[in-house]
Amino acid sequence: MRLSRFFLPVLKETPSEAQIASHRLMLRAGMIRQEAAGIYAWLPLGFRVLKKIEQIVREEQDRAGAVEMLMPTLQLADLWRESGRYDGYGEEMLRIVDRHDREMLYGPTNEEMITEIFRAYSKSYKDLPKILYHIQWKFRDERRPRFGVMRGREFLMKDAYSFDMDEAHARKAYNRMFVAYLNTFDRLGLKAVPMRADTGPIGGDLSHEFIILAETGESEVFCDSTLIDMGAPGLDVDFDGDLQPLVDQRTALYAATDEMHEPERFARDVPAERQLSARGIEVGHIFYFGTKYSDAMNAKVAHPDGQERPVHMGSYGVGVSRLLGGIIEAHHDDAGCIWPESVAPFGVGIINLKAGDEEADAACERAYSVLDTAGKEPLLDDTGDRGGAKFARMDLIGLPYQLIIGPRGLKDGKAEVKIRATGERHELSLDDAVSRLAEGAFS
Ligand code: 5CA
Repeated sequence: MRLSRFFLPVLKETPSEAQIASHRLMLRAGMIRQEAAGIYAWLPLGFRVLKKIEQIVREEQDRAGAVEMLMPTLQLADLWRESGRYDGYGEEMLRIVDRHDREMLYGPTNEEMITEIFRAYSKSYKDLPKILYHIQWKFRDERRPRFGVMRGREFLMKDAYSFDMDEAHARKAYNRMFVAYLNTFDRLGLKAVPMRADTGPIGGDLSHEFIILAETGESEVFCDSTLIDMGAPGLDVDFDGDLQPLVDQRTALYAATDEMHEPERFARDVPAERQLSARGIEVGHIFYFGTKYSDAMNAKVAHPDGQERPVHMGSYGVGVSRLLGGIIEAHHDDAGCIWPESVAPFGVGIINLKAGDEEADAACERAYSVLDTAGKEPLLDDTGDRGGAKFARMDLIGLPYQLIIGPRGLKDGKAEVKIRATGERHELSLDDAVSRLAEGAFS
């Protein structure tokens, strides 16, 4: 992509309404624009990151055996009357009436709809187990939308739903999602800790929130600090094998959100030097709620003994749009974002220090073409702006690598590579710089 063609409305001033770094940087770097309280347009730069996050979430859902589909954003109120949640959900639900006076709502979550779909087709234990998911916009009329995409009203969620014969099987689905989440957040450059959590309006008795630590997080959390640096299970994990030991390894250590916190147990079970109380951002939440919805909505399957019984269900959410904020909170400095390579909107930023100079232009075009062919998704700053402005903008948008090309260096056949995360600079021959970037030698 050439910057002259792209749409990157960066702001010079820090927007006063933004209280936390991620919100500030997303506005300044031209990633989002607020259209109404808690409702954002995704500008091209933000949209590219959103799509990358979505794709990693998708790949790890697929790897764990979940199957993708897409449900609509609008739902019938009657469906929610069946489960008994229509009235209880309260003011967070955006209620809509269509031209035929039918009551509808903009979905805040999809337990009812997926249960309705499942019961229409699946009648036997032979149809089980199943995990279905979609990545779709949700609406919750939050009382206090704030911190940009962190607590929006319209937000993108991955929500998966599992169907099993009984609790023992349902726990296997729960474990699959538990392990998939650890790998997902690891690929996104995050250290997410599973913590015992309250189930709120979703219901059920087994639930974990996946929390990344951040001073600006909305949740107060307590955990054994060993959990923070416990690595992810890895992408070669056998999802058809026994995942319980991987789950036990983590759930054996103390980790709880505010609502589930037991101060005496924390003090007793966790050695003092490992007692961590901190703030965190909830990036995922998983629930096992048994037959709460299948009972109410009559979603039954015949068991081998011929008896029909309600299916055991769980639901598993990831805050896809919230993750942008979470990743920035974890990776930024005073100059701007520092994207992990896995989600960076572009792989390399090429800065042409003198657009219009024949030699500089030609060198940049060559570099662009090689990096583009190598799949590095280069962004070429071919604008006529001053060098200082170009450096600041490139730092702000936080691409992992910068390739700086100007007439002065080119006299000796040289260019500079800057690693955004460390600020390290390497002066190299232009060919070397380009081929090393193309090979990923700086990763
Ligand atoms: N049906 C279940 C699981 S699929 C559910 O709705 N769970 S949830 O309420 O915990 O939401 C799942 C995830 O969506 C949360 O962990 C959080 O990361 C994200 N999320 C929830 N509310 C918001 C919001 N207002 N803005 C941005 N992300 C949100």
